[in-house]
Amino acid sequence: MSILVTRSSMPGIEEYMEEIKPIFESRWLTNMGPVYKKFQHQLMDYLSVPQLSLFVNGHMALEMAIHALGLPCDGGEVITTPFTFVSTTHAITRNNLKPVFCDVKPDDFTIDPSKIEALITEKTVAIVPVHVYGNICDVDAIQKIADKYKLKVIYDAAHAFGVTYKGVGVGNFGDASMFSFHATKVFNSIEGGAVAFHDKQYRVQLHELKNFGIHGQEDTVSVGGNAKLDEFRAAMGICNLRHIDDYISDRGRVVERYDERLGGIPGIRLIKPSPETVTNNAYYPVYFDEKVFGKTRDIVCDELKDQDIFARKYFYPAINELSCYKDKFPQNTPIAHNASTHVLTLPLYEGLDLKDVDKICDIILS
Ligand code: T4K
Repeated sequence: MSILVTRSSMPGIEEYMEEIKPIFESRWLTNMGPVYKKFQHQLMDYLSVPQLSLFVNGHMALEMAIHALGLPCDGGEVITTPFTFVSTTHAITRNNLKPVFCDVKPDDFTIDPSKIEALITEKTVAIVPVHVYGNICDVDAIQKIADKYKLKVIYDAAHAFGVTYKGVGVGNFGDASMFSFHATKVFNSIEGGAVAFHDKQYRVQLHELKNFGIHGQEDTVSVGGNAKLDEFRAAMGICNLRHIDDYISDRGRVVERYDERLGGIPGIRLIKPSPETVTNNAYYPVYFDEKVFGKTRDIVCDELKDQDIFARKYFYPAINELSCYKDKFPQNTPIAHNASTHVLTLPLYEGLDLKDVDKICDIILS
């Protein structure tokens, strides 16, 4: 059987049936119903965040989190990272804002704060950093810059569900943080996402934006869309939240085995979160230095594929090299380019057999 880069974590079918029974009984399927509300409160507790708004997916959560800040769209610039999933940049450009790509740090591939200030102009309105692979950005340095230049900070925390940094839930940093609950994530509600934040007024704006801009039953105050999480997905989220700590620790078992087998091998660099981070074991990224290791990342990927093992090149190409962006926003980001051409993310999911992990390592090391 094929081994894919990840596999959705799921509760037992009976557990899910039990959770959706009241939805069948009440026939209340969506529009912020009781299951949605229960899920929202449970998540606020789990993530230790003061405010949280649920969305149909992580992308719409980020797009609307940026929209709700009311940033000047006529030429407003947003400093962001090119080493991410394309959704991050789309959320900026779909708000008619201009992405300005800042290079990343060579150790953990998060945005390099020492390179941000040189990119700030009078048009800069915000910074959108990404906690890529669950590695937490240098939030203190970023906030210092944001305060100095009065910029908003919206974190793409799609990979960082449940992560804490210096003992603080990661959703507490910046003006807002987006989480993704997609099927491929550590924690899923099939599709789903959320924005965590502090400001109560912002909660009203997010709520209206995801529900057509409707305010009360007789007025529509802004041009919103439809990005509501429905009751069935919220029910899946409630079930998975019951097991999340087990999912994360089971993934830890896999991470440990990879570390044992691949750590210290010349030409292989393991990309690890900082010691101040309590991780969620979201991804297992490995950097291959072909000059020392003897094989390129692409060859390793192909050799695994020949054995029915589908590791992924997250994130290749870098976003500023994609057809939709490369001519419009051609900033030079050599470290992101290097990461995108050398990193392979290995299969990692709850329930992955250690025999399969050994097989993957044997192929890599053979
Ligand atoms: N920001 C960042 C930094 C992100 O990484 C993402 C999403 C977002 C924003 C946007 O959040 P969402 O709007 O998605 O909530 C996947 C996911 O679709 C995407 O959510 C994720 N990032 C991205 C990194 O990966 P693909 O194209 O690689 O997915 P796909 O279909 O190839 O699936 C990968 C593997 O996952 C499969 O080989 C098997 C497994 N899988 C997949 C699905 C769909 C399952 O086990 N169950 C499933 O239902 O994009």
